[in-house]
Amino acid sequence: DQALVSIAAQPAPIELDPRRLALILIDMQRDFLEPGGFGAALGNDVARLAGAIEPCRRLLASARRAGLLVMHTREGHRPDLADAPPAKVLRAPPGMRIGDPGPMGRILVRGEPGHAIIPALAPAEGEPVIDKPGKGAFYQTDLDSMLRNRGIEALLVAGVTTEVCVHTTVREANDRGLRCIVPGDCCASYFPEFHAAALAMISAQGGIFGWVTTEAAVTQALE
Ligand code: C5J
Repeated sequence: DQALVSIAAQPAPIELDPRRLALILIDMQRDFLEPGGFGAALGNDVARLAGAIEPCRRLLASARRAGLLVMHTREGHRPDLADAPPAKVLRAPPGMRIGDPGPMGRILVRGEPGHAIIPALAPAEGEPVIDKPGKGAFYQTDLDSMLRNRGIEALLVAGVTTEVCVHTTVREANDRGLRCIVPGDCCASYFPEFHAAALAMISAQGGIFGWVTTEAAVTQALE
């Protein structure tokens, strides 16, 4: 089939039909990447995530050029916190909890400045944005039906953080029969060792959760 593309990846190259491939950018929000948000409230050095922004920007440009379905996710909660499990809220110290006021508005609350996707990766007109209350993009969202209705069979999954929301989404997608390809340089973690281990876990055992690749390999395949 002329339409198939091959992406160099670990544990092996993967052949895909780009018409059935979507890019999902996970949680590239100010709340995780900038000081004063949820990531910082949990005691993390948010500067560690900055390195993924430029590769994500190139990946996004390649996906848009190739006409892929592009989707974005945001982790966050309703202003009344009705969808925020107490177990999640109470994890941070008082004053730094979900819903508390921070320099970018109420922490991890939908509609607040910190909840927004960073300007460098702003969704384009028509690109679906999925608001999710949990770590995985399928939990309590309509992502599954949105992908099925469009005939999507494979996902490029990128964003932050590698071992938390990217990994949870990959695991959820894998169990739903979707092939997942993760460009490692388009993901980042507050813990470099977790980032490396999370990527290794995806491609180990013959690709137990999927394939690991790079932005350059995806861009080359889609050109
Ligand atoms: C975290 C995420 N790390 N988007 N969220 O709490 O990975």
